Amino acid sequence: MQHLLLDGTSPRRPRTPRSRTRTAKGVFAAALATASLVAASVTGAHAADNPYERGPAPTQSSIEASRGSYATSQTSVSSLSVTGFGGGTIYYPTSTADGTFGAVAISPGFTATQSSIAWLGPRLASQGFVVFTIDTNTTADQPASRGRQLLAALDYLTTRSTVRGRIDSTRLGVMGHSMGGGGSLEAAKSRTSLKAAIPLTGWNTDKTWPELRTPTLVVGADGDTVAPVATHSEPFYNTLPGSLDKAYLELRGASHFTPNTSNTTIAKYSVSWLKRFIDDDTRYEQFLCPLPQASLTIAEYRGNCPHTS
Ligand code: 9J3
Ligand code: ZN
Repeated sequence: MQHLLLDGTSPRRPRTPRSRTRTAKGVFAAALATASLVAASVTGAHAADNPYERGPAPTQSSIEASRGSYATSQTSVSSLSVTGFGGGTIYYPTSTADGTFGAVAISPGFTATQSSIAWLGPRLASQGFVVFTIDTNTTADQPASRGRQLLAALDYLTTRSTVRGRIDSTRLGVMGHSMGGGGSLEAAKSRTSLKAAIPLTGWNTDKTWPELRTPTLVVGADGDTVAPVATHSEPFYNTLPGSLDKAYLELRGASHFTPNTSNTTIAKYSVSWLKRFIDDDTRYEQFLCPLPQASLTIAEYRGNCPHTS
């Protein structure tokens, strides 16, 4: 956030005789600021700087846990009741006490259905997101189609679904496995207002993504022989703009299908990425920067931390 000095000058702006002059307006602003500081310290209230942060301060154990702090509910969306995608399941925090949440749509891969990515539903929703795991129109749909379907699913979620009132429609993201991951890149390319994209062992014939403006975490698997990282995830990551918030996580000892069952490494960095970029929640920056080190579960991690906060 931008920290303002009490006299209303920007911290980076060099002080000039003009800016040192305390106008009546400046004095009034200073008095107001002091009054609110006093009020805050008297009540002991800690109003969050960020209106979008949800849930308690995170720890390593909270981002690795199989569930976050929110109890979740789920509701099924029939393919017969929607157009543009194949229906799915919405997972969401049960409580309405914390206001609205950001939302994420997730697409499965070629030949697969929502069941192949279902573990991400409650895992991410319990951290404070509305999560829509979708079916595609047909299981043979290609990445560009999956991208359009992810967007149709987000539109349904925010305008028609029974949980639309629980969602902040300005804070949306996309994820997907394999061709669904390729689809998440397609969705972000066509809707640059998306706040986060996470392709999981993504597959696409398009290897270049300079058009994206969405913070993107590319997740590859070192043993992937279906979408080898050298011809999929690595060029996807490398061709994203250098000016973008981006990261590349290569899972160690992992296959193309590792994202199809619950995985702590995928979860902890996905939660951190979604929190940081959908919720603007800088409390999660500690898990992304400095860059995670290679480990038993991480073959490689690349990224550009300088763009955070
Ligand atoms: O969604 C995927 O698993 C894509 C990988 C694949 O099977 O591509 C071959 C056409
Ligand atoms: Zn391209």
